[in-house]
Amino acid sequence: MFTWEFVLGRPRPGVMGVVNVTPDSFSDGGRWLDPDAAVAHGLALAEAGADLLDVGGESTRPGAEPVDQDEELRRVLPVVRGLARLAPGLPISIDTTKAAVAAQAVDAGATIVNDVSAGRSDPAMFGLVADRGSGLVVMHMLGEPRTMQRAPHYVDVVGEVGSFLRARVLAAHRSGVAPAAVLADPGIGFGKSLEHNLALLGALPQLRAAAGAPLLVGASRKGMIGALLAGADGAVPPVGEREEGTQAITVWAFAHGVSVARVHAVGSAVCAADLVASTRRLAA
Ligand code: PMM
Repeated sequence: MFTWEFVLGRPRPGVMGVVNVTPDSFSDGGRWLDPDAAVAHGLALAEAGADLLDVGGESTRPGAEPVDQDEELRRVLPVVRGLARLAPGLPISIDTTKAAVAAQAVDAGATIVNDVSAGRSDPAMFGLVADRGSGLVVMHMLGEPRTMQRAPHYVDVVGEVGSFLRARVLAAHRSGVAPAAVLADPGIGFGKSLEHNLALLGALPQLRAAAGAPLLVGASRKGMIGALLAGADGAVPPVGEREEGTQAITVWAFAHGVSVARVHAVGSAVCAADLVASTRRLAA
């Protein structure tokens, strides 16, 4: 049975490297659509120190259209299989909202299911995760990718996201998923304005306590970083020029107790993880 102990049981937080096998992800869409290129990219992230890899075949960027199951399987299965063969022992998560995709990815070697819908898209998801003894990430999203950035509204974003995560973590437990197998994710950029994202990042310890599970955060290269780095003229840096901003947010997240960061550039996140762990040790 999978547990997050390999990350939680040591001083340095974990780094999840992103392998998007999609034509349209906002940060790297189309770059790794060829399975061999995606596998080579995953191996390079492993070489750079990734603790696990997240393979996804359906873009969740704002406005993205859903992908059908067969197409998603066609994209992800050869990549999961290739990585499981060439990087044995490196945990692979499958980024999907479909239980059938998760099931076949687990058969192909994935040991974690990263579900951005937190089990709401497919009622069979938590049961599947429980049956296979897989790990699970439950993420908060307001609405669905196609529409989520149309004027997102909360009365109390920290309270609402915290309660949502608690409810989904408990639903996973009730379906038989082991508590040690679950991480919760506030879902940066998923139906959130810049102010919402900043409020969530400013309340990470409260969110962890509310969720009752360790946290994963994925802010890498997202719009909030572009917005924060925009020049006085309002020019937003393109995704390829958001690495320093990503690293700053990664340090912030680790320093506030986040257990795993989901990132595109693994080397700088590993550096952030090491430095935060060293600082914490010396400060203790
Ligand atoms: N972000 C994206 C996709 N999957 N999964 C989790 N758990 N958390 C995230 O923040 C998250 C995710 C979108 O980013 P990408 O296009 O760079 O993969």
